[in-house]
Amino acid sequence: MFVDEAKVYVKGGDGGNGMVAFRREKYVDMGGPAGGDGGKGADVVFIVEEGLRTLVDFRYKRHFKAVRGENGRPKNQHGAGAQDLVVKVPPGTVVYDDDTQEVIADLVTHGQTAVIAKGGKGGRGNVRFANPKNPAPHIAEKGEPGEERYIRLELKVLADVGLVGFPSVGKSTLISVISAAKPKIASYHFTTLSPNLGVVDAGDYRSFVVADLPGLIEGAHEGVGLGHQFLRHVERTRLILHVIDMAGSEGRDPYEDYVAINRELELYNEKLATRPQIVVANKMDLPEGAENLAEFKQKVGSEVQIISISAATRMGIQELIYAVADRLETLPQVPLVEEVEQEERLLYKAEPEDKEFTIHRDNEMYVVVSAKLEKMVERMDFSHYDAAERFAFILRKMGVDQALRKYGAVDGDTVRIGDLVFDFID
Ligand SMILES: Nc1nc2c(ncn2[C@@H]2O[C@H](COP(=O)(O)OP(=O)(O)OP(=O)(O)O)[C@@H](O)[C@H]2O)c(=O)[nH]1
Ligand SMILES: [Mg+2]
Repeated sequence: MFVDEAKVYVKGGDGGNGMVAFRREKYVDMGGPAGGDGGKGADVVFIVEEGLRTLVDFRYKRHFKAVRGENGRPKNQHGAGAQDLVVKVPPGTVVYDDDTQEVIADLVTHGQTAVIAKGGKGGRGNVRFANPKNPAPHIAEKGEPGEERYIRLELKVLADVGLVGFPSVGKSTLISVISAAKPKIASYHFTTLSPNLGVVDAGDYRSFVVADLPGLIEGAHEGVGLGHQFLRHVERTRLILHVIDMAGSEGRDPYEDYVAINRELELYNEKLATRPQIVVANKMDLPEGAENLAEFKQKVGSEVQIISISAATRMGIQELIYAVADRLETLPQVPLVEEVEQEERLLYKAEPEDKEFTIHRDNEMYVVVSAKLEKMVERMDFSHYDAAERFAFILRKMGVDQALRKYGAVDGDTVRIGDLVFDFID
């Protein structure tokens, strides 16, 4: 089964905790602070591996957690940073944040990497908090939690050739005779529900990858039928094989079919209108074929390349394979993947530091909303007695105290910042 989408949970490693420790030396009475910083948590990093073609691996492994940084140690030793968790993905993988739908990374070329979940910073040990006024601080930070999120991986099939056409025109039959793919074939419409990939060996050291796609119908570009969710696969192929039931075996008109499918392609994405195309006139074993083909050729003119075949009897198959291989040789390798401007291909965004805060009232409580302070609350280890003092100092310095006072807070009122609830002391 071909998998082209996967949902995965990723979490960067937590930072190691900073340490509160003091020197204890034989002849020194009061040793100075000696608690080291915690190490940085590991990142989850995706790397493009050329050899991969599908997201099938992500069906079995859906959780990727990087390891945490080591805690800080005494004698001012820092905790070790952790080794990144490197995950291989096939070229053409687009990574979305599953909650915001924001593109996190568009992974195209071999070896390209992107940090998908950042590891947390290590907390600072008490050495870092020492100053002349407080030479022996009992403060250390906890490690910052690693970034975590649910992501969606999307792989646009990296096929050279896409088989496009109405249902039941013989697309699956065709891929089954030109490759080892064994798709379901049946006379009812929408037999094919998901793309099948097949590698075609031309027999002369040339090969290419073909994608058999679900049938398209009118309105496909806006979601009618099944085809539209697979039209995006067509976007990344270099060549379209437009398969037509030339016998008109279901009472269809081959020329009208041809026009209708091309219109759907164009309505879905203008660029598909100019994508190189070979028309495959199938079912030529049936008696109506010859006459219909003559008429079709007259209508489309000599510009359109047409190969007539019968997927059922294998007539014309080898000629078709050579024609495709020849055509592919003239086409650039690159547009396999639509090129994105470098600056659009954002890898990850550094969040701007938010220094502002706002205050509002929640019943009897004053709530201070501030990304910076909330982060600090999360990181500060309030079990050390200097921590509260230091936090109070920061609130004063940022002007939070003054703002609360202005807002009407008086001695003894309750204030909340993130998870921290405390009394306002004026
Ligand atoms: N006579 C004849 N019948 C064919 C030929 N190729 C395919 N068929 C028949 O046409 C029917 C549909 O074939 P499929 O290959 O399943 O068609 P499809 O285009 O993949 O259809 P969907 O997956 O529904 O879009 C089957 O009954 C096939 O046996 C051919 O060259 N000649
Ligand atoms: Mg099919």
